Amino acid sequence: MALDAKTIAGLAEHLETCELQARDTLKITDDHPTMDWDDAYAIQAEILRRKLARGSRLIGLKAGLTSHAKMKQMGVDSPVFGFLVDDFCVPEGGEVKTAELIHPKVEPEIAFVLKRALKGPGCHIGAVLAATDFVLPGIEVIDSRYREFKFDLKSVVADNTSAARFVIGGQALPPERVDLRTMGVVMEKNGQVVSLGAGAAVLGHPAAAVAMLANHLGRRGEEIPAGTLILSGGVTEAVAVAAGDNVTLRLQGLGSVSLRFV
Ligand code: OOG
Ligand code: MG
Repeated sequence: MALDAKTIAGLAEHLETCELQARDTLKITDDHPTMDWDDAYAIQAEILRRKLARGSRLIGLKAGLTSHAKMKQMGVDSPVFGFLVDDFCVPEGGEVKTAELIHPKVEPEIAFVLKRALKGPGCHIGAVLAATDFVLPGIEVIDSRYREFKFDLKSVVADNTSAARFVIGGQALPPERVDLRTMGVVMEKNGQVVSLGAGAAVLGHPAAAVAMLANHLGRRGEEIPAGTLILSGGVTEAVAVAAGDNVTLRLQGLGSVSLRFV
């Protein structure tokens, strides 16, 4: 760790205040160039602690930057992990208030819900599939707190990987009922197709993103608990949205899920 506890708490407060007030900021590594990975995850953990203290509930985890399309779009080269609390969850077909966000974008994701805990190191896609209760479509709304979405990996980890809102829905199926690699992904905005892909765009197999998350937590002596919802990462580039937009994600064999921006 390069930063002291007071600095970490201060940066967490700063980033969370930006989130809650829909204000942007410059990436925090500009002022803290020596910040390391442990600092970045410690700032994220402090943001979670602040939310839990205010009554939020931890309901899931997310992997981000797990597809080449996303890594290229953001100019970075490795996945990152974040948390999901109940405040982020939008009901199927529900509304997202753009006034509460800075510059929202949507991404098509394959969501997993576990029936058993997963613990790394050594977690692989077989272990993930065996521990998965069902998979279903999910749209993540990301909203980096950094000006113009300009960040480096440590800054985005501290900012809880741009997590803001998400919706899950459609048809939930056990993983053996679908082929997660060849699964077609179609996202529409206002009836127009805005992104197309297949599950394999996520690290060759979306379950690999969940295995990476388990291995990442395993290095910290943590596990993914049974019942956890996991967003495995945007299959394609994220698409900017504004008030009035209607977004639908169709995953082959898993139906569709949508949300509206007001
Ligand atoms: C970081 C979050 C990326 C994903 O699915 O790749 C993410 C960002 O692009 O702002 O959630
Ligand atoms: Mg995402």
